[in-house]
Parts: sequence; C-alpha cells; structure tokens
Amino acid sequence: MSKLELWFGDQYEKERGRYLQIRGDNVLKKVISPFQEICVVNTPAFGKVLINDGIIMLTEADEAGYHEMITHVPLCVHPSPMNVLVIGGGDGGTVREIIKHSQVNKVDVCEIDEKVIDICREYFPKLANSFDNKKVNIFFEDGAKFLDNRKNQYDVIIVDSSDPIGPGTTLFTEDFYNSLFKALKEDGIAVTQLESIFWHADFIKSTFGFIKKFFPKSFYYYTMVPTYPSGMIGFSFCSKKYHPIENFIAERANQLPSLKYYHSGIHRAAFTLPAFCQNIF
Ligand code: SPD
Repeated sequence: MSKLELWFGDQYEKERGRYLQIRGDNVLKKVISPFQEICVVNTPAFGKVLINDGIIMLTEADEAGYHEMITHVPLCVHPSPMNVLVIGGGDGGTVREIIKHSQVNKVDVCEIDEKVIDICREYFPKLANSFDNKKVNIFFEDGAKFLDNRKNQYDVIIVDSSDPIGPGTTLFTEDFYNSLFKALKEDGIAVTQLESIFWHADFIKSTFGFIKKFFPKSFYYYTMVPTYPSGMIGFSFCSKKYHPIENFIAERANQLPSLKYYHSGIHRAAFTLPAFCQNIF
C-alpha cells in the first residue's frame, strides 16, 4: 500500500493557474482565528512552514532572505532610526532583525491577529523570541486604524503584511499610504511588502501610482524567496528624504551580526530591476 502523502501550495495563486507544491510530513497545528486559518506544517525540504489562509507566510529554510531585506535596507539608509513601527510581522522575524540595530530604542508592533504571535512563539521560537526584547511593544489592532492616531512619530515603518486579500487588504490602499506618510517623521522611510514583478506587475504599478503622490523618493526592490510565488518578492521603498543608494550607510550593513542573505552588495543590487519592468514603477 502506498504511503499517503500530504502536498500543499499557495492556494491564492493556484486559482490563477500557477502552483508550487511542497510535500508535508505532518500538520503540527491548525487553528481558525477570528481573522484567518493558521496552519503549521512540517516539511522535509523547508523545515516548518507557516501557512495563513492557504498562503505560505514563511518557511524556516528561506525566511531570512525576506526578513533581512525588509528590515536592513531601510535601517541602513536612515541615519538615526530610533523609533520603528512594524505593521503585521506577527511571526517575529522582522523584529529579530530590527533589534540587531543598536540605534533603535523602541519597536512598536501592530499585529491584527494575536493567534499568529501565540502560534509562532510555540513553533518558531527563533523568530518570535524577539518579542521578549525590552524595546518591543505589541499592539493587537488593525494596522490602518492604528496609524490614524499616529502623526509625525516614527523614523522607519515596516509593513510586513500578508497578501492584498484577507486581513491584509486595508494595507494596500491609497488611504493607507497617506497614513504611513503622516505617521512618519519629516525624514522618515516606509518599506512595504509589495508582491512579485513577475506575477503582479500591474498591481505594483497601480500601487506606485499613489505612492508617488505622497513620497518624493520611491523605489521597488526585491529579494529571492524560493517558496513564495515566482520565487521572489519585492518591497516598496517610500522615503521623504533619503535615497536608498546615495544615502546607504555601508559600514552599518557590514557590522550587522549573523546574516544569511543581506550584505552591502545585495543592498545595491536589489534596486536594479530586469529590463521588462525597469521603467514601469
Ligand atoms: N505571498 C506571501 C507573502 C507573505 C509576505 N509576508 C509574510 C510574513 C513574513 N514575516
């Protein structure tokens, strides 16, 4: 008798006719929170995988490329990033990277779903232990509503969201980018998760349509994540003052401890886009 095999992949993209499959050995946890289904699967190829509403959020094997790039790029450009906000990021990977920066005094985290943090504390302690750092304050709120009450407060805001469906939908609107602009100090930088140039170019282009209304300096940059749809994912770099390459502080990047992906060469290279999308954002 053949062994029953568990295969899974990104359900959102499957509906669009494209689907990476990963074999799972067993489901470690499956919970329906008030916001989404949260699932942790053990896999032979990628270690433990966190899947929310059928969409891969992270795998132990390749999360570093995502979390290091969403974090160190803005924090190695802003000259004095003391007050940082993370919207989303309930697994703790982004906070783990932020607290490597000694200049940072305070990290606020606004995660809509308390269950994500609980589950990640249990199954991904190497990421979620970062929430125990004394600089970290956690708020369980919708990110868009949280920003409504905050003006001129943060040096850097990192939007470590899920996809533009489900609980993350409000984080991809023009109003949200307007709120990001207002919540930043006069020289602030926001970085947001912004999908794949291969599969979501129209969406990225329309998002940049309103990013450019608010931020004088805006750029798309990317990282490689084999288990995300198309094997890569990008970010918007939204800045009031600083340029991601001209104001890059390479010495700071070179001093960061225990990195798997980020270094000063990758920082610069990440903003160089393939020919087909060089001029569309
Ligand atoms: N298509 C999936 C994109 C998920 C991006 N964020 C995941 C959270 C990792 N901290």
